[in-house]
Amino acid sequence: KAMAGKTPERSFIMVKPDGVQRGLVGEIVKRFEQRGYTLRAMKMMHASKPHLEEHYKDLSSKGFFKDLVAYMNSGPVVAMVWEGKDAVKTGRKMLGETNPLASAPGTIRGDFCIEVGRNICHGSDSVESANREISLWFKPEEIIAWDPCIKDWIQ
Ligand code: FUP
Repeated sequence: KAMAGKTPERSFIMVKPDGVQRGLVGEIVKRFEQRGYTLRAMKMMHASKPHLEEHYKDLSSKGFFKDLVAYMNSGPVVAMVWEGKDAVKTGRKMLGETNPLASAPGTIRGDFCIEVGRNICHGSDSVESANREISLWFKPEEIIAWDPCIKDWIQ
């Protein structure tokens, strides 16, 4: 099989508080499931400001940083690990652009939002960030090594 011997790529995908409030958790999960990615971990949590500051530490000098952390702390999020071929880059394509107005229809942001400060979902921007984010949000034992053998047609 094509994936034999390789560790499949993983991305950290998160439904942000506005996505949860608007009832879009199922819609976002559905798109990753239907595309053929494998769900490895998922939890709902109300993340603390220090945790969110760590998650977004690369943006700490930005003018919008304080508002971003307050928004992300305004309600629960749903944190997930999705695994499969090219999960990071393809996951970003499925999400759309950071600015929803620049996101093509058919993408998650392009279909469901219009505000950069309320863009409903997060996806890792590189394999390195994915690994950092996955270990920030999940303990190793929370990542489940089940075998989705039904997906032999993909991998
Ligand atoms: P992304 O990788 O798409 O999440 O984008 P960034 O890491 O650049 O930004 C993280 C979050 O900061 C975005 F999802 C929304 C917020 N943001 C703003 O509020 N204003 C901006 O001008 C840019 C980003």
